[in-house]
Amino acid sequence: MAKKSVSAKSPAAQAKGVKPVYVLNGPNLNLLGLREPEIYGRTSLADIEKLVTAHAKARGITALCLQSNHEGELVTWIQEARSMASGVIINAAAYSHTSVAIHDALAMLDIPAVEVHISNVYKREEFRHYSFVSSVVKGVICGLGVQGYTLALDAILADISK
Ligand code: CA2
Repeated sequence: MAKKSVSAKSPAAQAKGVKPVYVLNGPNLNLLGLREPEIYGRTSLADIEKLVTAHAKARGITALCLQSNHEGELVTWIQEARSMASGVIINAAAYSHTSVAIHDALAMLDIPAVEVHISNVYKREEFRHYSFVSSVVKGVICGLGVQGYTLALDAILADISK
């Protein structure tokens, strides 16, 4: 089941007409905090969404947080972001390492997108070392835990403020 949460739009963002930043999380990330805390920490996805939402609000922008276990749903949201978002933060989770469909959808964006991984995928199994996402986003943040999401938001804001 897809999960959606939206922070209130600040007057500043409304005045500037700034579109939300989409924060897309992929398969199994809805279970964060429940297993493998040595890799992913103890923070839940709801905690991450609260963190990013508050970070966005403090900067006068809105975060639209979405999670899905389904590749096609993530593709649909990336397509939607083309007209509805000012940037995209994406942790495609396992689909990062498998999905040509997500690669193709991201390649069609003309807004900044940043890939986030909570863990350092390069310290892990070799199958996690290649990402179909990395070549079609502005930048990649991995291994910095949940802070990666707020760093990604700041990178998008810096880019759209240019
Ligand atoms: O480090 C990341 O953020 C990952 O994108 C997480 C994915 C993994 O497939 C990528 O290689 C790296 C896995 C998410 C699984 O989420 C869990 C949730 C609860 C307990 C364990 C894993």
